[in-house]
Amino acid sequence: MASLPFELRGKSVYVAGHRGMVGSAIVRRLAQENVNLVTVDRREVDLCNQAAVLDWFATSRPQAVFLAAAKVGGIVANDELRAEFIYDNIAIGANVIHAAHLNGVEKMMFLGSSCIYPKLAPQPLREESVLSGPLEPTNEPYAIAKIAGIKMAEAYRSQYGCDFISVMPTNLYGPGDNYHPEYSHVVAALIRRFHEAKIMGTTSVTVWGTGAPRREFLYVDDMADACVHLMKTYSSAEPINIGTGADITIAEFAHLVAEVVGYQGEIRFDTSRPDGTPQKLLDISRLAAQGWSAATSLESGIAFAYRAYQSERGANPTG
Ligand code: GFB
Repeated sequence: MASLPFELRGKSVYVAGHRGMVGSAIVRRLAQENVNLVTVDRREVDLCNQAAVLDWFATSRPQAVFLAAAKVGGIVANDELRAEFIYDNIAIGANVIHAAHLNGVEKMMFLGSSCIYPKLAPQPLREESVLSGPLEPTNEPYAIAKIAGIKMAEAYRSQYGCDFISVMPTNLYGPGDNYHPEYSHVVAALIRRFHEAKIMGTTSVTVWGTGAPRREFLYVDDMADACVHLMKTYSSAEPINIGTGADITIAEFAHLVAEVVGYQGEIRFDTSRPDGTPQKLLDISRLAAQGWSAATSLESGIAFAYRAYQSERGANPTG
């Protein structure tokens, strides 16, 4: 689908969620573009507060917006904090998308998630399969909120002609990730757990679930590069997947992380913990048609992420 190129150069570009893993990666990537970067701290503007968001947009009037702000977490965070995940993410999406329209934002990118697809949809997951079946129960609130954002972007394009696009990233990892022992995603969780086992001399590490689920992992700086590329080249009501096109079982992945970290003890699986959806491999045909593919291999990405964890941990040893 032909899309007019959007010129970022010289534009005021707002990155919502600039301190998060994805938002900070987009900020790093935009340093290579000649833009006027706009950010605002959560303490100054709570994106769940509609009046505050409308007021801030009316004064800051950004020309382009990356909506990377969200309440995110791993499978247990999603399952335990269900009300927070649906409220915060619906509020953030609705407030920023509406304010972007009211203030004439020229282009806005809404960041969704691969969890919006039905639990048992055919793999690899095509963008058309959204809403074609029941969702994975553990993250249904978050998925519903993200689907609402996608549909809002589509509706504002349809009714008001807004150039709002939606991207669906696969599981992401890298610098700035959240290492909370219970609420983190699997990559951060295993990097921390294997590192601590290596340092403490622990001889056995537990990985959640059966190890059988398959996941696709994209390094966050590749994600940021894809976001900037698509902001410039993609303009459609249709959401677009962002992934690598390859997946791995959690068991294989755990062994890979252990090898990169240098942990040589036993790996055990705790089947009392949830597996979540059996597979989430994205179909990246649309992304390939836009001329983008991921540059970082999983092995290299894990090594970069581990190095980032060690330097971030150095800054916050009790974290
Ligand atoms: O990354 P994760 O929490 O999210 O879990 P999802 C991925 C898989 O890793 C699951 C297994 O099968 C987990 O059982 N796993 C093994 C672990 N050990 C661990 C561990 O120590 N911590 C965690 N967290 N998992 C998320 C959605 O689903 O995907 C989010 O809940 C979001 O909303 C994200 O969409 C991209 O991939 O299962």
